[in-house]
Amino acid sequence: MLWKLQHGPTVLFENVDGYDTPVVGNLLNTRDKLAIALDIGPDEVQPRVVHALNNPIEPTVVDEAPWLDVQHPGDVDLTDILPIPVISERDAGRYISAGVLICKDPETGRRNMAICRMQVQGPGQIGVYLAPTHSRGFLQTHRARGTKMDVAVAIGLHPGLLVASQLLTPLDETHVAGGIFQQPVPLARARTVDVEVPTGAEIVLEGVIDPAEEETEGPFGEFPGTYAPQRKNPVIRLTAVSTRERPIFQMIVGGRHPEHLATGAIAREAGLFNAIRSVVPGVRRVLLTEGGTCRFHAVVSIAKRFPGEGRLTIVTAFANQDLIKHVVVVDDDIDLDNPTDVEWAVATRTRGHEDLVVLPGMKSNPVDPMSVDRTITKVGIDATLPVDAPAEARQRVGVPAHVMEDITHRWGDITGNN
Ligand SMILES: Cc1cc2nc3c(=O)[nH]c(=O)nc-3n(C[C@H](O)[C@H](O)[C@H](O)COP(=O)(O)O)c2cc1C
Ligand SMILES: [Mn+2]
Repeated sequence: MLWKLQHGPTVLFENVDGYDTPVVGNLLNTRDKLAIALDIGPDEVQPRVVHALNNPIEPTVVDEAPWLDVQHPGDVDLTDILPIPVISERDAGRYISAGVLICKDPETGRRNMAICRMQVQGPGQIGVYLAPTHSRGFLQTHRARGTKMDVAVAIGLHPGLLVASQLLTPLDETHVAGGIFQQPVPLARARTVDVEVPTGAEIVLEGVIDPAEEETEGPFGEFPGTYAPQRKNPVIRLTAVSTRERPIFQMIVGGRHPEHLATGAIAREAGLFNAIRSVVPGVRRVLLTEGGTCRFHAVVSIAKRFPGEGRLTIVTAFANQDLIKHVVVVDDDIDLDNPTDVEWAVATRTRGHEDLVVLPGMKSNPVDPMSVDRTITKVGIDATLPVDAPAEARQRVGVPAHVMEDITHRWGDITGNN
């Protein structure tokens, strides 16, 4: 049903066969739903997340949280108490898909949040995929030190926290979440591990990852719209499971479903905007398109002030996110939400031998199905006009504005539809 609804309404499934716990999905399958959750306008979402990145607010740690109300042992069979679904056709089993993994850098104590797919492998055992970013880096430090990593998994968090977890930032994402909410996020200490978890969570799993232990995990339907293959991946050994009195289990449909795409896109767009703005002050907007799975393709509009800013935007985007492989840069008179307008800019404002940037051998992310030896060729199209282009080059063909206004005003009379 969530697949069929795509960008449609959020659904609370209250009658899940065999379970008392309801399931919620499509909470964040459009960018606008974050605006609703934060009580701001849709156009304020990107500026708010950019502002939060530059103005993080430290969380508070409190003693009480509703998720501490019902306590189970770590070896409880999760499939007995939680309606954890099999999501896509070829998935290896039941997957927790909206769980935020929280852990700390053993060197600095810095906290980190990341949504990770988690396969239920048996009572007390969960397989987890960690892309080569922060959490994986922390685990490597533990390996070098011969220690194990404490982790907590929070399920059922506010969409603002899910978005913060997606930021590619060296900051503690709970601080950036504070910036998104414009108030500190309250955290409570986990029962059995040295990790703090937002008090708003519905369900919290606690456990330990031994860097020396790996188990077969996958396949799993991933955001490129293809299955991540079966591989050896880390294992969480659970030490405690806690829930609210009547928790709700959140899921995010995997694959190219809009919720998987939008949840990652909001943060990535804001981070990319921030990076580009530091070198191209005239950047207007950044969009990661759905056709590009909200990861691989970026379109950026800029008010170009100097020659070369289009190309600078392209290489900045490549450098900002390993997944970004195709970038189109347009002038600020182009509507990014209208793919025909973007294509028109490519059609009428580029000369291939001058406006293409082709960079082979760039570091890629292993989830890119075309990545070879973890590298990929990145291609950018600079579809901006030259800074010194004549004014006519920007003028769109059309009738004078007053004529259009007059016709619009009299449209009912002209067509007989009033
Ligand atoms: C629905 C969803 C599922 C995701 N699954 C994974 C995953 O299994 N493993 C992973 O490393 N990242 C996954 N991600 C992406 C990370 O959560 C994201 O890149 C995050 O910023 C990584 O955080 P870190 O750089 O702080 O480690 C997923 C994102 C979403 C929205
Ligand atoms: Mn991080």
